[in-house]
Amino acid sequence: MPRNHPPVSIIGVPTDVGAGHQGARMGPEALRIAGLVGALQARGVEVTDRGNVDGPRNPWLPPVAGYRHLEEVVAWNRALLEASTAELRAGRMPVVLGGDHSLAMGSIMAVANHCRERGRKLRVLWLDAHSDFNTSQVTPSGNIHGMPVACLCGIGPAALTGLGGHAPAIVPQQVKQIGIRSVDQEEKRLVKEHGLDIYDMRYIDEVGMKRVMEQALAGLDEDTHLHVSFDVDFLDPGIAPGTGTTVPGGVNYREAQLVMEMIADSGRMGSLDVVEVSPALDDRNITAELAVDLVESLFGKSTLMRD
Ligand code: B3U
Ligand code: MN
Ligand code: MN
Repeated sequence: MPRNHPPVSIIGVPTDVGAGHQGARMGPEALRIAGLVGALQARGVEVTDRGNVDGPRNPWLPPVAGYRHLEEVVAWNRALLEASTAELRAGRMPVVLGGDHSLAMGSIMAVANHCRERGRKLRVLWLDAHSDFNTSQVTPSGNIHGMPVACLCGIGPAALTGLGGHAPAIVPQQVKQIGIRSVDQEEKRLVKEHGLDIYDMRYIDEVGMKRVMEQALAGLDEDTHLHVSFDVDFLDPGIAPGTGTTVPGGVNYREAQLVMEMIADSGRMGSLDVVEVSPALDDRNITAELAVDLVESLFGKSTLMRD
């Protein structure tokens, strides 16, 4: 059954200034080459590719005071915040192609402002191997793609937490993290302290993905905007090797499809990030192709009799 989706705007964010490996800046092209636009059009979705936002090149410098490339990360996020805000105001759904996961700050701050202005609720589904809740004091790397959830919750430098004009942009209770299997020692303390809802791999193994998704999606209503932030390292490296920080024991193909189908069935997805695709590490673009396959399911493609 084709669902009624608002028109989609694709926004590429070709940067890896927030990462510890270079390569995610080629992600937007890899996703385009894997046929993202055509796949959505085939679903009956009206799609416009807005091209890429612009920002500074990757200077590839060591961290300073616990942050690598803070100024550059701010610049990319400011550009995305602006681009995404314009699409939301025009009644369109931003589909943001990364790029490293630090861009989720600009993406989600745009959505949070949009919801605040319209009195709508916001829920964030964070599909990832990592919690991305580090701070400059506890980060093992200085890489800002390990910090966006903390920054969105108001924990981080003012240059990032205040980027959207309202800090904190969200509260931890709005975030549901799924697929988590790599959390740093001090980061564990922080996520517990702030009460983040984490469905880690052990929990997924014990209760099954169906129940996990029922819990993560519980309580959504017609006033809720669901933002999906999909880091492809959520997936098991055996099926998605093309990303900079693979972690073994990830979500398999069938579980991933179920996640996307259940999000589609909720009918609440209002915005999406697809991040950390790094084609130079990949095997014939299979990670981008799998990501496109999963995005099709997010937009309602299903097997057998359900179409
Ligand atoms: N937690 C580690 C590793 C990491 C987080 N997010 C990614 N990698 N992609 C860190 O560096 O903060
Ligand atoms: Mn991430
Ligand atoms: Mn990750």
